[in-house]
Amino acid sequence: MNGAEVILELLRTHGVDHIFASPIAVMAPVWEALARRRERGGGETPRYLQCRHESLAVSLASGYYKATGRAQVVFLPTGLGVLNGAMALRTALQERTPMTILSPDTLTYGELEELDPGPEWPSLLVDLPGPARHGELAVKWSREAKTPGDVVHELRRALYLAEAVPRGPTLLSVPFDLLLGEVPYEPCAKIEARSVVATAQQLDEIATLLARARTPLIITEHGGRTEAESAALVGLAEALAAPVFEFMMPAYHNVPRTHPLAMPGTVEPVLDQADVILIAGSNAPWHPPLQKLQPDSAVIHLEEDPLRPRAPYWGYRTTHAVAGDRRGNLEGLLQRIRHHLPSPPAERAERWRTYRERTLAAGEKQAEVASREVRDAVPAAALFRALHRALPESSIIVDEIVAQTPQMLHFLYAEKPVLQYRGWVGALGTSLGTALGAKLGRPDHTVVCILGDGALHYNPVPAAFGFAQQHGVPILVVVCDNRGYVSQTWNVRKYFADGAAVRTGQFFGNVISPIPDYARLAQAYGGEGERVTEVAALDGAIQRALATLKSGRSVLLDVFVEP
Ligand SMILES: Cc1ncc(C[n+]2csc(CCOP(=O)(O)OP(=O)(O)O)c2C)c(N)n1
Ligand SMILES: [Mg+2]
Repeated sequence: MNGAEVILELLRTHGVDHIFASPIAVMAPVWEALARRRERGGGETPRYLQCRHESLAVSLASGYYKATGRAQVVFLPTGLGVLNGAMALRTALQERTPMTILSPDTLTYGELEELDPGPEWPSLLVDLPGPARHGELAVKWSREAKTPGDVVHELRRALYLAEAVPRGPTLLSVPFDLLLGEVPYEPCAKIEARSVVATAQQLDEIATLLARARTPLIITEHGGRTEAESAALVGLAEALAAPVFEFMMPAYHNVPRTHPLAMPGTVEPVLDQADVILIAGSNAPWHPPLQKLQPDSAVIHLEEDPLRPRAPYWGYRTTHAVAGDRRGNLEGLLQRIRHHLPSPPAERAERWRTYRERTLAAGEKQAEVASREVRDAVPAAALFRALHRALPESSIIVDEIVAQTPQMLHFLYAEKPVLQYRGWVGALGTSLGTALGAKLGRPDHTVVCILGDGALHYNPVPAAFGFAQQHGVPILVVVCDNRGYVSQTWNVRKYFADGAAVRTGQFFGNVISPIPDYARLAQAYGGEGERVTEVAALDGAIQRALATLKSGRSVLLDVFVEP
């Protein structure tokens, strides 16, 4: 078998469902192997899905993992493809999303007649660092296969290391020479990345600490990634009668936001009341980092990799680090705490229930006041209420919004257990691919991508709608169109409250003008699009959109919204 055939066979036997690929001509051996496989009628696993942009390919793998827990493979062409996908890879690294990148490259440049990658290589394609080094800064592990004997070993390492804790993207550069040439292969089973957890002794110590706390508090950003982790978090909250606060932009619907111990808003107002804080999966638990805490409070960082080794900063007080698989460690703590505290302190639960109701009422009031000011647009609260009414309980939301986040958290998750995957990590441009990946992973669910008008511009929009059309993956895209980059005025208002920008309304950093007709973007790829500028038109537009989704086509709703 040549290298391409070996790779396909190894991916098949290692449980990979999809190859998300941005093409380059040296992938010819891969395409020939795929065509031969189809000709033989030998099954189509892994499915090869062509992508029209590298960041789309990476985001697809990310969304698919979020929806299924299954790590996938992405082909990114040599250094230039890795650079084009690097921002989405950085996102996967930040959120510990496993995937393996294979980057076709070359070892020779036309010196050998029988092995010429093409005249574009020495001149146009290659860069000094090569894909493995280009990728190094944005992935967890990066390597180049150099000899035929490398291919199987290095690919198995790449697949294993992506899923081993801390999870993350890995990259293997595979030259044309190895794709085309004979590669040794012996069938072999996948090396499973089994969960690694804290010792029983440490879990005993932490459980005792939490059980004895007077005011324990749980903070999370991504701790409820899976159903099991979410159940363990809820279990801990109930066993301790402790509130769960989410990061201001949660990565998942970590605990049902209807739960009496799921607190609305962020943790800062009550942080100084806590004597024991459990940070259960969060890249930055509060802000600013030097917030006042009780002087002798314990702060436990429970994370795959506590204190974030790949981040430039971890200035949060930390007294205990619980490393390893979050699910295993959360479940281990829960079991022990139930033993220590057979009946949770009822008075404590009651106190937090009151806090919750008060905060929700304040949010309601704030939204009502804000809504009264809105002219010629839809108040954000009304948009999320309408979506909440119309969407099935099993819907998946992928979000990439800024100004409307608090209203989204308040109104979109008010009663239904809708799933949520954050579609970005600081870097705009990954939500459409994440949404498409989620839909691919869970085809029976309604998937809604909610993104800002600014965010839309950073996404590979043609490639995303093209993917939806080509592969039959329909999603609903809701653009929160506040006609600009509203968040980019905030620091101007903060630092120059009486300045020229505020006086004249010339903010420079917020401008999208003229306002494009976004609805047509979906239409160009066989979908539907509609603009909504008033509350009265919202329900009808959402109903039409859901009907179009059922027919297998994507929809873009361009909703004029405030803020
Ligand atoms: C790739 C990338 N470039 C620039 C930024 C800086 N940035 C953060 S939010 C934002 C504007 C987003 O606009 P929009 O999605 O309309 O949200 P709004 O500010 O209007 O709420 C920009 C440019 C970023 N986060 N990522
Ligand atoms: Mg905007």
